[in-house]
Amino acid sequence: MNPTIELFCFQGSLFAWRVQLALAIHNVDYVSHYLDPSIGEHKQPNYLALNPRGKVPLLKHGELFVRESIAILVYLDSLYPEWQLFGNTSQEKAIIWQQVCEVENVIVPCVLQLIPPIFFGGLAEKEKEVIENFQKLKEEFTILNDDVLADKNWLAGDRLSAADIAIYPIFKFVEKLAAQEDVSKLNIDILPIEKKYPKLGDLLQKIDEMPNVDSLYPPDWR
Ligand SMILES: N[C@@H](CCC(=O)N[C@@H](CS)C(=O)NCC(=O)O)C(=O)O
Repeated sequence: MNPTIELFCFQGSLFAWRVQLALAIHNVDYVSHYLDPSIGEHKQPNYLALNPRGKVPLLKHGELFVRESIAILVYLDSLYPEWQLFGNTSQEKAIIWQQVCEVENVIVPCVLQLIPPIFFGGLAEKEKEVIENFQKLKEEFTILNDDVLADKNWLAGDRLSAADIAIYPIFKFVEKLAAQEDVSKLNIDILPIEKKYPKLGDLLQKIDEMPNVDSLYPPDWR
């Protein structure tokens, strides 16, 4: 019998959300272990023994532990080849990985730099950097909307792939960041994403409407 899939995560973790999305869309049963970062559960010895960096997500499948959200998606995709999240042909694989790498190397760093000043104080001192990071995100969203999605409805082809799953929680988080009261005073002009970037909006809506996806939205973000 196949062992149960177990996922260590936080409520509202962008990276764990990717794995949760893939499992939810494909209706896979699994066991969630929610850690509470506010009391440092992810830095306790029992968790560090499983993941020495004390980060989520972490997937357990039998004796195997996999960390890094994209590596977990690769593992799940090989466990469930019918998902085809990473493509079939050489061309599909190249385009999907190109898009995933751009999300990780260009978009995610901008988003991570926005977190400390917006959520942990110091926005006034870091205003210039915050505006620059949002500007960079807007440029990236424009490329995705006008170029990448110009002739297709999904980021890497004509069906859902790891590229779409990798970026979905990032958009949700950018919406949350930009809507913070102090940030809205900076006239960032990135919201509403579905109006400013309609093709991206359509993509998000298609994922929003997939089975079980709504239940993954962090309850305290609503
Ligand atoms: N590149 C990693 C990033 C994982 C990550 O940074 N997770 C955050 C939660 S969203 C975390 O565990 N932060 C706790 C910490 O770094 O102490 C992935 O894709 O899984």
